[in-house]
Amino acid sequence: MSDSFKARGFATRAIHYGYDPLAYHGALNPPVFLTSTYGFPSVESGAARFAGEEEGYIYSRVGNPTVSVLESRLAELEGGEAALATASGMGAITAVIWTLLSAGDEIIADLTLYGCTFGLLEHHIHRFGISARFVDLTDPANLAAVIGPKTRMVITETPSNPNMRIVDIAAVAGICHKAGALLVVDNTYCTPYLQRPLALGADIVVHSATKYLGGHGDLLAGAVVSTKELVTAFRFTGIKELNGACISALDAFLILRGMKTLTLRMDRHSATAGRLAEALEAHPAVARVYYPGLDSHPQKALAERQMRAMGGMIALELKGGIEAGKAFMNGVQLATRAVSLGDAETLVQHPASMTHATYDPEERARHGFTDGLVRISVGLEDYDDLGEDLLGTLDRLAG
Ligand code: 4LM
Repeated sequence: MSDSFKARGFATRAIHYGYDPLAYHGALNPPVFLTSTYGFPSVESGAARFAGEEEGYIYSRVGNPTVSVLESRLAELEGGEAALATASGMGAITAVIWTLLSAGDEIIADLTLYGCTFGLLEHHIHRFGISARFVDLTDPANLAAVIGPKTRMVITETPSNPNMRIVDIAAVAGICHKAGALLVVDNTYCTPYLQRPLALGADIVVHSATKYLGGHGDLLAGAVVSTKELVTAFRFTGIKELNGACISALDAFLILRGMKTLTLRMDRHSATAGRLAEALEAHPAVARVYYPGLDSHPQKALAERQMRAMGGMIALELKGGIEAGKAFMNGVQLATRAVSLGDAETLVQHPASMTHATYDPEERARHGFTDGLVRISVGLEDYDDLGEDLLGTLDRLAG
C-alpha cells in the first residue's frame, strides 16, 4: 500500500487497507486460500524460503495469503510494524510467552485478567520455571516497587476483564522500559478503534479476535501486533515450533468481513452500553455498576484520555448478591446466557462460576471481584428492547 493510504481515516483503512482487488480479478473481497502447502518453483527456491532469504509462502502454519491481508490490516490499525493472526486469543498470548521467556524469568501481571490468562500464569507457568506475580497496576507505583532484573514481561488488560479496571498504559510502559521489561497489553475489550496501546508506549498488543474484531460470534481467533523482529519470532518460533496455533484462512476472511463494520459496531456498542450503565446504576436493585464512562468510575478521567469511547462491556453487582445475580441472569429473555463478548447479541454471564472460575474464592477476593459480579456484553440490539429486558427483569425481581 502506498504511504498516502496510511493517511486515510480509521474506518477507510479498516475496510480497504492491505488488499488491492485489481490484483485478484477485481474481486471485491480477498480470495480464501484454502491450502495447507505451496509449490516451490525449484528446490533452491524452497530452501531459500526456509532460510528466510526469499519471499514466498511455505506452509499455512506460518503464512497464507488471506491471513496476510488480515495481518497487514491489523498492524496498520494498531500502529505496529507487523502482526500475526492466531487460532485464538490464548494462542496469541502463549505464542508471546513461549517465544520470549525462559526458566528463571518473571512475569508481572495485573490483578485481574481473563480467567484462562490468569490460570496460565497462576497455575501452570511455574512448571516451566517461569514465575508470575500479580500486582495492582491501576497504581503504577505498585509496579515500580516490585519490578526487578528477572522481570522480562508485564501483562495487562485495560479495561480489565471482568471488572473494568483501567491501567495507565503510558505510565506503566515507562516503568517497564526503565527496568528493561516488555509491556504486553491485551486490547481485546477496546480494539484499535478505541485504544492504541503501541502509541502509548506498549511493546506488544495481543487480541482475542474472537470478540469485537470478528464481531459476529462465529469464529475463534487471536492476534499479536508488534515490531517486525518480534512478530517474526512469534511466527517462526511461537506458532511454527512451540504452540502451532495458526489461524485458518476462512476465519481470517470472516474477521476481515467483520472489520468492515468495526467502527460502526464499536460506536453503537459504546453508545448503548453508556446509556444502559447509567440506567442500571440508577436502579434500586443495583449495588454497583462498573463502567469507565460513569462518573462513579474511579478512573473515568484516565479512560477518557486513553480511549476514544468506553466500549460495550459492563459489570454490575446486585444488592441481593450472588442469588439476585443468578435470578437476574435466569430472568433475562432477549439477552443470551453465554460467555464470550463483542457479538451483535447481548450476552450475560457469571464470571465467578464461568470465565473466571480459574480464580478460587480467596483469589477472587484478593484480586478484587466478588462472587456476585454479573458481566454484560452489550450487543447491537435496539436500546429500548435491551432496557426492557434488563431493567424490566430487575423490576420483576424487586417486585
Ligand atoms: C470471555 N474471553 O471473557 P480466546 N483475552 C481476553 C479475553 O476476554 C479472552 C481471551 C484473551 C472470554 C472467552 C470465553 C481479554 C477470552 C482469550 O477465547 O482464546 O479467543 O481469547 O468470555
